[in-house]
Amino acid sequence: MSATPHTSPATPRTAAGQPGWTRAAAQALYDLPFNDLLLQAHQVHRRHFDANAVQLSRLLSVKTGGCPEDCGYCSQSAHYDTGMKATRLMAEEEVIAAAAQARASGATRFCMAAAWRAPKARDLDRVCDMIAAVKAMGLETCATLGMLDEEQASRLGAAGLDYYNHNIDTSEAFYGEIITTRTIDDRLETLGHARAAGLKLCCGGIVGMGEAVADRLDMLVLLANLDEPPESVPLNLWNEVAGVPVAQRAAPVEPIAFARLVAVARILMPRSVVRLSAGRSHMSDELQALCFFAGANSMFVGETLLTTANPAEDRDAALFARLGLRAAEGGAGHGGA
Ligand code: SAM
Ligand code: DTB
Ligand code: SF4
Repeated sequence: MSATPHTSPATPRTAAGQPGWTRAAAQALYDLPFNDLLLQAHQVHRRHFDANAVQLSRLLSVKTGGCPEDCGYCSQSAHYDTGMKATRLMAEEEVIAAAAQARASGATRFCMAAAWRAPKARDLDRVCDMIAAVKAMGLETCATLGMLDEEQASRLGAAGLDYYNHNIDTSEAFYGEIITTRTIDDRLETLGHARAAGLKLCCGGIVGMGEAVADRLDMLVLLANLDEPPESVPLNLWNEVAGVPVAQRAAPVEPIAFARLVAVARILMPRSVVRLSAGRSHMSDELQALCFFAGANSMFVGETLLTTANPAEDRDAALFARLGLRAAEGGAGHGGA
């Protein structure tokens, strides 16, 4: 007799008829026998995406270090002695040169990151010029610049910004253990402004900071229950940085637990692109393969992320060849039948 996969817990519905997830439902998925969870996630994945295509993004830190926020995981916070030298905002020509390299290496999206609490008016003008130039090169554009008001978000959209990255990072309950200079509500407010301005959202978080599985699931539930879940959900495995508070409390994430989390993210947000973000350097090829099966379908290419390491491009190319994966066409990574 063939084994039947466990059925999934019913997706709860809100009064408005929208799906509304609970931690209990997410936990029930997470606790399924691994094969049942992976099968279910993979089936959801195939319903919405080409299972053999992975969207490739490339990052550039356009303004590094000296950040006034106290995010306890970050090399760029001015609150900690991490040895990171603060830089000024890069010149547009340097950004264009990096975007050209990104395009040549197969990336379809270019993400410009700045270590700010919020952009100042003059800086925003310059970033808008960068966005317009990168967009004109035929790349999708993403920026992550800290908090925005609605007018700043609209200006970015008018300049040609496709995605705004602004992570909630962890659960509401754990947030204050990691960051005290802002709240998760501040994050949600900026996400609302970005949405109101018509931007697509890239929003996820970090695991491996000493949080419980319940915190990881609460984070996914919060994202899945937004009026419109983010189009892109980055899952970062904490990349070690010496000198930050998280270094004292970090706990390695067991690989099967990480694959389970990817699978739950895929089921809770069936139409979102799920990105294997920071931390791939610490992942085996086999874990990455499991994650792609579980529904991850995006990643960063290039040997550095912002300030920490990412796998070498030849290692990624070899993995894609072994798995029969290919880069998704620009703009075609999201949606599907
Ligand atoms: N300053 C902007 C902000 O905080 O939104 C943009 C840059 S910030 C570096 C973007 C995201 O990178 C953070 O929200 C966090 O999820 C992730 N991140 C930062 N440091 C990390 C680390 N050491 N390991 C893994 N992810 C990290
Ligand atoms: C995201 O979630 N991960 C990216 C991007 N959004 C901006 C950043 C990862 C940064 C990892 C730490 C570093 O390299 O400094
Ligand atoms: Fe600043 Fe972003 Fe780093 Fe926080 S994560 S310290 S906001 S650069």
